[in-house]
Amino acid sequence: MSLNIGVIGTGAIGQDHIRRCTKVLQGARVVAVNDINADHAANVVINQRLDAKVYENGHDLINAPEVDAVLVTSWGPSHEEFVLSAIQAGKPVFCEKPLAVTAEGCKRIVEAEARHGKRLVQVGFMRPYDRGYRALKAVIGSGQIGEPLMLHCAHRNPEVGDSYTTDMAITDTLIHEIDVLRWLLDDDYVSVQVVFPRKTSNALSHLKDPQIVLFETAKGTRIDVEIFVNCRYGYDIQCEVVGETGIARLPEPSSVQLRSAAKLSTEILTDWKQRFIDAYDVELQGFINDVLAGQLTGPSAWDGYAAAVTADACVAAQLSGEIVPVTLPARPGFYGNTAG
Ligand code: NAD
Ligand code: NAI
Ligand code: ISE
Repeated sequence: MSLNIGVIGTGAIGQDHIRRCTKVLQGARVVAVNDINADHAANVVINQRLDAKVYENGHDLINAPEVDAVLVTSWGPSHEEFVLSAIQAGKPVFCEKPLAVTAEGCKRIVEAEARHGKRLVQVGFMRPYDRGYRALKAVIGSGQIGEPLMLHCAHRNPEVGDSYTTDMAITDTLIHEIDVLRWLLDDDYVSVQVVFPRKTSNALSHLKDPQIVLFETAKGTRIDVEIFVNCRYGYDIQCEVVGETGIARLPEPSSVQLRSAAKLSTEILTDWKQRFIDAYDVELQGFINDVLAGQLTGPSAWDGYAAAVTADACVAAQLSGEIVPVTLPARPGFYGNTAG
């Protein structure tokens, strides 16, 4: 059986997920697309030679009889209404991060899903599917470096567009670390502080870049994450775990070692689409398989909510400069009984 997918938002990641569903993954085809910019939607049908209907409105796409499941890849502030609409229609929905731009918005989604009585939402947190992070988690779990004491992380993009604002360093960029580090450590955040180093001359006047986010977890682990979205040199994700008896680092993406012109070098990626390309494939294939099997198991609306609660505290910490508590409500039984 093939799953008929409707895609709302045919920008960078929408096009990439459509390519993935059409050319890489098994068991699904894209039958409907929508974008607030009608040309984007029409172009993706032509460029990717889709047999798909273009809808003028995302809600009409969700309610279309030929659509079995929905991918929400429009920009963040529109996610909540489309996810709520999919839940209302009783259709499974894969929503790119952030699930909603506020914790309140995520809570409305969690409540609607609970009222429906069965999981319908998967959030596009792909890093727990990445082979490197999974290997790092296995090393921590094996006890080889003892208990994790400190993490030193970095999330660097070469550049960002004019519409990228200081709070988006949290809600759009750090949100990946917020999600994956909680999963990596099997721990929760209890407080956060944000400090601003000297500003790069490559950032626009409205944007504070770089930023350093300092977390403390319930187990007492300290985490520092550098967010630097105009670093120019590449797309670079770093994670180093300092344990009681050793240090474990996230593996670099594999690349040919080059000896040339009196230098030994390896390439650094520049495009986020390439850095986690396998993880995106695995997460979306997982969604398709789970929908066909009738039970979602990937990152849940609760994971989206937990990330948003943390992000809200980080944004408050950006504004105040103070140490801000992170308080997560207890996880409802509906989302399983594991911690967090
Ligand atoms: P983009 O600007 O390239 O594309 C967004 C598209 O959505 C645009 O074509 C826009 O016209 C359309 N759109 C906006 N509002 C809409 C609405 N109300 N209805 C229908 N279409 C609408 O952005 P992008 O880089 O593709 O990012 C889209 C989403 O994916 C964001 O939430 C972003 O955070 C997320 N994202 C996730 C990852 C990841 O690593 N998981 C990577 C990139 C982007
Ligand atoms: P697990 O059931 O052992 O749980 C891992 C822990 O992390 C749980 O406490 C859970 O609450 C938490 N968690 C899961 N997703 C999270 C998220 N997005 N944010 C924060 N915390 C999260 O799960 P396992 O096997 O370690 O899998 C982790 C992720 O990887 C899941 O999303 C799972 O669906 C996915 N996965 C994918 C596979 C694949 O090849 N498609 C294989 C195995 C797991
Ligand atoms: C983008 O939306 C992503 O999700 C990328 O993974 C991240 O690196 C980038 O900073 C975001 O803008």
